[in-house]
Amino acid sequence: MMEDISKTDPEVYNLIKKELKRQQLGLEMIPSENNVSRMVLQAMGSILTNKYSEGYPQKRYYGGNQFIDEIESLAIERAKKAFKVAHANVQPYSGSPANFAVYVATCHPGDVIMGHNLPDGGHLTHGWKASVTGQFYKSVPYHVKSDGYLDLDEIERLAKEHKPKLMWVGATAYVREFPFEELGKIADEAGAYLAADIAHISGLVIAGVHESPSPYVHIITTTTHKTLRGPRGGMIMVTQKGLDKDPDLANKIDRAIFPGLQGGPHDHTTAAIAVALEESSKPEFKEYCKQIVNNSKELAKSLMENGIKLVTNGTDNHMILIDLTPFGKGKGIFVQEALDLANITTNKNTIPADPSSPFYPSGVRLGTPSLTTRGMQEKEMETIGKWISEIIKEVKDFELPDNKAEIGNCLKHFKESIEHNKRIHEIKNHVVELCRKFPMYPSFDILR
Ligand code: DSN
Repeated sequence: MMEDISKTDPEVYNLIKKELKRQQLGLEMIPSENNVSRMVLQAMGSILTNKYSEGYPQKRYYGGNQFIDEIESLAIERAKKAFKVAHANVQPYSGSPANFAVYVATCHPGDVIMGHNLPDGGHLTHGWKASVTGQFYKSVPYHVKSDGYLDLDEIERLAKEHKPKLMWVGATAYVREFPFEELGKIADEAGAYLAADIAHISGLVIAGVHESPSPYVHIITTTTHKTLRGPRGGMIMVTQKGLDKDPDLANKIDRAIFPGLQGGPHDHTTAAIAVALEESSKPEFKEYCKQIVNNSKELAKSLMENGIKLVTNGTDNHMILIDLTPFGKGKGIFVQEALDLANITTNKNTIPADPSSPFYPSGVRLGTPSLTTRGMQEKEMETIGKWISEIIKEVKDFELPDNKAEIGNCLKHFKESIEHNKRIHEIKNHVVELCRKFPMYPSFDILR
């Protein structure tokens, strides 16, 4: 597949090769990442990247789109079937542009919007102050309770008081089922559009492992590369409930994407989305998603049995949020770095009511989609949970200084101290051994 680039551009080729090795010999536990099939890779690497196709099937601004039209229509039909929705737009370049298109379609600048607060697990594009969605619109964030579950009473109260035009349900760090039905009622009473951002759980929704938002919300957005296991891309869907509220909603969404926000769609990505959606319709995909959640629950159990505190004391989905505050505040960076050293890739993350900051948060987020794609099951999760717990305990005494100017030195000293940590290195060797038993893209042949 990459025979030619290895000769013409060894610099890029060697870096791709190194990254492949990193992925193969490490446990990828960032919950938003996954390993796509060779078929998805082939569609993404195809000649479809050569084409320009502004517009929509049968309504293009350029000639030569007869086959692109068929590809995009196929992706649209597959998305509608998979998510049981009335309308699908498969052109968003990724999740953030998809979400921004929802604002453009439903709101005017300055309108009130409501979303899950970022430090409580919400997404930047649901109205966080650093995102344009928190600057162009009047954002009223809602929160989780001290037990980590969504605070439905607060959401209802805020919706009644502020009458938002648009409400979001969805998150990047929420480990429990989303109460779509309850939020649907709250949004209806407030007269708001309700958009479900199911980027993290879209595969689980297709497989029936998480309730579908389709009957309760007006709009659904998703990325296509997380549990759905497709290429990096995005989709926006309009439900029947959405069309009942606003018969022009599908057109508004389409116009918001093009010409509102984007130019030509990435046709190679569209084809790869179609391929991933076809894969997601198979019984094996349903089994895969069930196993993602079983693995996540087993990993959560193992971590807790080994003395690690989790937000909400468990999980309903593919994700786990470790609360490191029993060891002090702002410990996420130390744990992430130490796990990296053992070839376990995770990300530091805020936890609800985090006593530290988003850049130096007090939690770590983990997920099982990629490990499950490799074929790992409960037995491996139990072991991985023990390793992660041990590593956390190895670094628990490192303190993040209050004085920001001292953080750089502190982290330098930390890295030097753990570089030769015997136990972390032993665990790394076990991780590599485990990864070899569950190969990913075996024999490097995708590089040939
Ligand atoms: N970056 C994604 C995640 O990791 O959840 C959200 O955009």
